[in-house]
Amino acid sequence: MADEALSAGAAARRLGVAVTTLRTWHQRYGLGPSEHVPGHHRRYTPADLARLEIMRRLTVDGVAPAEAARWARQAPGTVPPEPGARLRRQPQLGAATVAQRAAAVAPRAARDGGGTAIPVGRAGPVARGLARAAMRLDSVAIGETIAQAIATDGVVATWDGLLRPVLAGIGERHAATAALIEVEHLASRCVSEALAAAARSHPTAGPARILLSCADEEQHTLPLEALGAALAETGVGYRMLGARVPVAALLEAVNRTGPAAVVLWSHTPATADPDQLAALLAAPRRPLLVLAAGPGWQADTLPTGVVRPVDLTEAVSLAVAVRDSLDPSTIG
Ligand code: B12
Repeated sequence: MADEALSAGAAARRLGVAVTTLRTWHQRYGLGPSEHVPGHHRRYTPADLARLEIMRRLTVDGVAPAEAARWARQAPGTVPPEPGARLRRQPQLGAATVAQRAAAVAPRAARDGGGTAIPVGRAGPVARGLARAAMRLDSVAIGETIAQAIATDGVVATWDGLLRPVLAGIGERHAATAALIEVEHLASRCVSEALAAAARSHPTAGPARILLSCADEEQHTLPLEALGAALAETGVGYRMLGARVPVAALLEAVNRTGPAAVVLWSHTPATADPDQLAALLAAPRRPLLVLAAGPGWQADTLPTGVVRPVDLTEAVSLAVAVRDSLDPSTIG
């Protein structure tokens, strides 16, 4: 049992709620961790998590927390409430409908990927927790989950293993239902903020040799923001122009700052005009490397000399190689 027990932070991520919410549920409703290892903080067992999952589902469905907690504490297969719990009344039938209670005790797998849930493919429990937090528009839990993942696994692993599956799932669900625009916008904002915070926590001293820019009219910035945060984490200086950069403005930035590499992001064919790349190659201060990044670009339409990284890892490696070739003192 000890191996399966989780800290408060890990339990919150698993459930997709903020740690502060977990603390409140513990203090007010007695839904706390029951496993006690001498000399350590108490940990959440699978039975504790089962109770908390019921609590989460019922509160999402609009059941008052005190009543949701009563149902959570008495659900089959869960442990009895802690001796110190403040609420000890037996559950009474109130606002929770039979359907709500059934949904609360049904195995989670029955809902994932169906209904209004965001599908995350084979991504793990943290991604499912993040997807649930996104569905609840819970920006605190989203931010905490991403920050924790970046601190533990780094930017590249967090982008590939956590953020991409959830973003793709939001896109998939939106394409199928035309809904979830509010989820997409709020989640995008939270991802952006978390990546910016990660980038800020690694200030780079050397020259900003890499220029990151979206193609003209391109609004999808998150993969480029992930690249920026990953570069900062690796100690590579960069400038970020962000969304919707007209080609004249891009050329102006190139001519004023003389970057060694330019990464031009296009997410959809609508913004992937190869003339933008050709203009970069013809610039008076032509960068050593021009990268056409993103699924918008079509390999067979790219001007000769343009490189097309397939993922974040490759884009980071290319940028690091350019930096190292110009600033060898930074190697190692
Ligand atoms: C968030 C989002 C938005 C946000 C963007 C916010 C922001 N700041 O970035 C907003 C709301 C602004 C938005 C707007 C629109 N969006 Co949008 N959006 C998305 C969503 C959900 C995630 C985008 C993302 O960050 N993807 C990153 C990862 C998840 O993408 P990926 O495919 O796994 O990544 C591939 C490559 O990019 C590569 N890769 C991944 N990361 C990296 C990193 C680097 C550095 C490199 C080199 C490669 C790389 O590996 C992957 C495998 O090929 C996608 C869904 C999706 N599947 O992407 C839709 C999606 C991209 N959007 C779509 C559409 C249609 C739009 C709009 C036109 C909607 C509209 N009607 O207004 C506008 C476009 C406006 C414009 N001109 O740019 C479509 C595009 C369809 C298409 N192929 O043309 C998608 C696919 C949704 C869908 N299924 O329909 N969107």
